[in-house]
Amino acid sequence: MDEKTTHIYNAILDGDVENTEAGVNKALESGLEPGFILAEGMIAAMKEVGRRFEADEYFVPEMLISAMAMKAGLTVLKPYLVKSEVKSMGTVAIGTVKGDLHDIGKNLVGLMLEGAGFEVKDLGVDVAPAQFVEAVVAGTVDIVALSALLTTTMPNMKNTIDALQQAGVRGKVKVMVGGAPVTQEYATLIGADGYSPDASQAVKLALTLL
Ligand code: B1M
Repeated sequence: MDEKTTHIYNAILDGDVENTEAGVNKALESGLEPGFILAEGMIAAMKEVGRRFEADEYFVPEMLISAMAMKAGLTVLKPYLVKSEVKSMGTVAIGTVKGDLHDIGKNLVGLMLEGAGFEVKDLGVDVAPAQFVEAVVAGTVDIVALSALLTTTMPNMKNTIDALQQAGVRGKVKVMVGGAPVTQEYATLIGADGYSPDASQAVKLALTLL
């Protein structure tokens, strides 16, 4: 990590919105790659937040303010990550599954998909299986993208796939899954069409699925 990404890393750990935004702006001005800033400064900080939470050094309020700083930094970085293609590659309905409120990773995946030319319908967080079904029935969705960050909410990925099946629309769409606790084995087990460990590989996966 260099001086600029260290600045961003520390600002996110401190939950300091202004310093995170300033740090990202400075890093961009100095010519650092947006992907590098994201990985080394920002995602690394969120990993450390998770470690501190597990070690009882941080509690929910600290996690929350770090998440707010992360989101503020992402807003600054967004235009540099998204270099929109002209033609639409397909439509993705993305959401964090029922019971789960984590949205940073899901937003990042949505952002990268948009940048690659996909039309992204963001259903938000705590999305019930029926809401995914509704989105598929209502529109021209090609891919349903499910995110989960909690081991306790991962089963709602399977529940969503089952709901698509029961509604008779499973064959119309591809389902991709991801999120920190999700694995390829789990994706295979629940009958998803694909799994991706991170946002940039999610784009490659989406392109492959279509
Ligand atoms: Co929570 N939380 N949290 N949290 N939180 C984790 C996930 C946890 C691992 C922390 C820990 O213990 N180390 C732990 C889960 C443990 C488990 O399930 N085994 C945990 C817990 C326990 C909880 C609560 C239960 C805490 C409590 O209340 N006691 C609670 C649950 C609330 C709920 O959802 N119902 C909770 C709450 C919160 C906050 C609200 C405070 C906040 C979220 C704010 C927000 O998102 N707006 C929060 C945060 C910030 C975290 C950590 C620290 C960071 C998550 C994050 O944003 N990472 C997290 C620890 C960690 O992950 N190390 C933790 C950065 C982000 C870029 O990465 O989301 O992994 P990530 O996304 C990646 C990949 O996973 C992948 O691509 C992304 C980019 O590369 N990806 C996909 C994600 N979705 C994808 C979809 C795809 C493909 C790839 O295709 C569709």
